[in-house]
Amino acid sequence: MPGTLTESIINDHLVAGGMAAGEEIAIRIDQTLTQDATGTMACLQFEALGIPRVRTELSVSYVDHNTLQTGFESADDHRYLQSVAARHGVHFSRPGNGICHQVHLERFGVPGRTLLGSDSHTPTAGGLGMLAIGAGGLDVAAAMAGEPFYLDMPAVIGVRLEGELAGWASAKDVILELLRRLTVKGGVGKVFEYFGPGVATLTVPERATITNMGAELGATSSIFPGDERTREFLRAQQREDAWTPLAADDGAQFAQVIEIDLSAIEPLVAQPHMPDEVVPVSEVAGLQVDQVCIGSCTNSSLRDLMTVAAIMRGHTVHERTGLVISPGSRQVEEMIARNGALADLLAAGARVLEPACGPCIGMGQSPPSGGISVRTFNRNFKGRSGTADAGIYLTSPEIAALVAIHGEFLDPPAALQPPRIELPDAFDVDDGMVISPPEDGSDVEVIRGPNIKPIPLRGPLPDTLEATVLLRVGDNITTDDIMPAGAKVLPLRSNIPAISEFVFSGIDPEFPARAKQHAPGLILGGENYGQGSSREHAALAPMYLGVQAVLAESFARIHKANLVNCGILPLDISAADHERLRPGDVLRIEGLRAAVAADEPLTAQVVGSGETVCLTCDLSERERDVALAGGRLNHIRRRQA
Ligand code: MIC
Ligand code: SF4
Repeated sequence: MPGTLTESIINDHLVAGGMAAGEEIAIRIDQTLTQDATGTMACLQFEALGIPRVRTELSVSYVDHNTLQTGFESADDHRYLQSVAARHGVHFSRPGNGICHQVHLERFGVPGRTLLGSDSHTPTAGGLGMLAIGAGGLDVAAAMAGEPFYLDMPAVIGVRLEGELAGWASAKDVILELLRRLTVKGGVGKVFEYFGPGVATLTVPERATITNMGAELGATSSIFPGDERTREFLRAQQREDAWTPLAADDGAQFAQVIEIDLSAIEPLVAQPHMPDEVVPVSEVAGLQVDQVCIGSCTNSSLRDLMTVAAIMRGHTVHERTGLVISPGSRQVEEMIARNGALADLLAAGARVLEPACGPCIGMGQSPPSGGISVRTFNRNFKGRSGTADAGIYLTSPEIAALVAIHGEFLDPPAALQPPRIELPDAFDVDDGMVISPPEDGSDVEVIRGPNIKPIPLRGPLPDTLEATVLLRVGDNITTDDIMPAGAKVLPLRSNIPAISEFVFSGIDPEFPARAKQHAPGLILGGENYGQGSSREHAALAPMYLGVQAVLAESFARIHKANLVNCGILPLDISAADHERLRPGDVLRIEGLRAAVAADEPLTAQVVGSGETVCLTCDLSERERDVALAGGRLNHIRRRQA
């Protein structure tokens, strides 16, 4: 039967399961990617598995998130990551070499292969025709150890592109348009596969902007075919041999087809505080802006920065606005330095940072109180910038550059066309900042700093649970809400006891103390609970605080897997029961183990009221086993024993 590209890659990598949408399958992972904010945990977990050398075709460890180094913690983590990479056969991309997704696209991604990354924006490599998926650190550690990756077979949605972008419309607007139509939960359980005549009009970096932000739809992944444009990009990166032509078979059946006419796309902007609050830029014209940030794994390619430099050339940043630029990689930074675009940006008054995540994850450059910041990034969750009451707008590099000049949003001038940047025939290729592992790393000493604490483990699931509702939250709670990032908290990623003091700190600063006092505890969530980042800390830290289960109307994919892996039970609750329960209510569930094992609904008694609540545990057989064992590390160890 003719298949989609996604199905054909899955089929080539299938280890277990039937490929019916929604059913659990297991696939072989060819490459892994980790970054420093999730990577120390992933490497500690990999070490705990006791495998001497990674069993993938390629594993790369990047340092890009925790690069502020305001104390010894992050520097110690970098040293640990470098040494553990050398010991176990992992390539190490040094701090300063760039953002994992941008560097992976440039230097390592291979069309038709699978990539699992401990970062939600791993699907960026889908711009090259890879099946690239974000996951929690433990799932990536397991993949490094040669274990397959388990996921629900996604429904493959075809996005048919027609026409060509025109005027001020940019690749960013394509994905903002999808977010406008589908919302931040519209992609859960789906892969977005792009096809049609419009595909050939987009370069690989433009495609990568689109696949990157498929994460904001909640999608499992997003993918473009591997065509002549892919080949050109790989050739320019001196990697043409990695190319293979890839496309859906003629007559492939998509679960649904979404049509996008690129020529009808207009410049868009996502308003505070969600990436799906999308309106045309013209609707916010006149809004004064304090800061413009250009960068992040969404929009920091050579094409993006050259575009911004060309628009800024000869102008000075408006006096009310600051302009901050973080290039996506050292390759991008070096090339704009050599071709003069960097000089144009500096002359315009830009503040240029090192190639790293930087302001995207609140590592510096927080806007002023109540400030308006316009960013080419992918997430504008409340407080993520480091300023609780700032309003973050997400837009394209083209629009961001115009805002930097004018100090406010404006209807892009129709008379003036934005520059169209041609990609070079050859990028400057220099992998000097990637350290390849030695053939035999068994003598390498792994260096651990005092901030690196052992991973806490949970015991097996109890049979009777009496637990207190600690917090009730609404829909679309992000993992940034659960486990905030930023300059103060991120350096504690290797230290669960310390970082757990910040759980829910933006919503309820008393949460950690209350959780410890009332353990075991429950969290009551709405729809799409745990959307956004892949950070396992949003499960590990609540687990450390004694949270036993999360009761939610629905869950985001990666977070749900992380909860199970960490020994927290994700339970589905109806909207009516979510409404009815209150913080402080105590729920008692008997026969929990038997019900989870048999995949039966659970009845919880509300202690003291005589009321009951019906809960379901929607897990695969394998996940139920993991849940009973109290988490995936326990589960793997038990199997190994
Ligand atoms: C993010 O964009 O939120 C992050 C930081 O890259 C996370 C990973 C993390 O929390 O370390 C992600 O997207 O998965
Ligand atoms: Fe880094 Fe931001 Fe991309 Fe996350 S979204 S990987 S923090 S640049």
